[in-house]
Amino acid sequence: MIDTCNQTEPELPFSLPKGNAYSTKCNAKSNFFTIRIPYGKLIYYENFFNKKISDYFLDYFLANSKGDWREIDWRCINQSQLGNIEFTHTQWRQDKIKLFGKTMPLPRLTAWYGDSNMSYTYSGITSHPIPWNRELLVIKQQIEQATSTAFNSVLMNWYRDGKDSMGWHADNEPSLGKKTIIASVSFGETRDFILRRNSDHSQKITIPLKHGTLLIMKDDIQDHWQHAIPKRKNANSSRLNLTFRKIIDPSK
Ligand SMILES: O=C(O)CCC(=O)C(=O)O
Repeated sequence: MIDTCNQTEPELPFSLPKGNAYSTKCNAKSNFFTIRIPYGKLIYYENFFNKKISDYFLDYFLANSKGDWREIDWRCINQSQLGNIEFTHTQWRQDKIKLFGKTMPLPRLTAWYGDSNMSYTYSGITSHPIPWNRELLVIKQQIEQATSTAFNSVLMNWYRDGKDSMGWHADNEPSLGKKTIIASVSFGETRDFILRRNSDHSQKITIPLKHGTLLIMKDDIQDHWQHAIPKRKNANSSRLNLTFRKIIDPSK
C-alpha cells in the first residue's frame, strides 16, 4: 500500500504547471514522488543513492590515468589529449554531429553499455554497447528493483561543466518501442532537466537533478514531451547522467 504524505512531510522541490492534468503523490516511507502529467508519469526520487555512494560512483566512472578528475580542467583537454587519457572503468568517447552541414563535437562525452546485441542509433550515431562493468550492474540492479523493470542498456553522458548540454529531444527511437520506460540517475553537479509539452511549449517542468537522484519517465511521455539539459553559466563541475533503457532486441 502506498502511504500518502501528511502535512509535515516533504513537498515536491519543483513546481508543476497549473491544472487538473498535473498531480503529485508522495510515498512517505521511501520519500519518492509520483507525478502525473499529461500522457505519462514521472517518478522523482531525490536521494535514491546517498552522498557517500554517489561520490563513490562519480570517482569510479571518472577514474583516469592523468590524475584526480576533480583537479583536471576538462574544458582545456583537446580531443587528441583526451584520446591519450586512459579511463580506468569507462570508455568515454567524443562523438560528432552534423549540424547545418557542419560537423562538430557533441557538447558532452558519452559511453554506451549494455547486453551484447543491443545496438542503438540516436542523432544519426550508432552505438555498439560495451559489456557491463561491475558498478553499472550494481546500479542497474537497484534501479530494476525500484521500477520492477529489466533494462538491457545504458547511455552515459558526461557534462564536464555548464558549457556542456543536451538539446531538445525525445527518447522515441523505434528501437525503444511504445510506452518505453527510461530510468535516469545523476551524479555530481546539479543540472536542470527541463521537460516541455510538444503541443504547448509554455507547459514546462524544470527538475533540478541532484547528486544521487533517480528520475523515471514512463507511459507515453516520449510521444508528447521533449526534454533538454540547457547550458548553465554557474555550473563549474562535472555531472554524469546514466539513462537505463529497454531496447527491443533486433533479432526478435
Ligand atoms: O542528462 C540528462 O539528465 C538527460 C539525458 C538525456 O536526455 C538522454 O540521455 O536522452
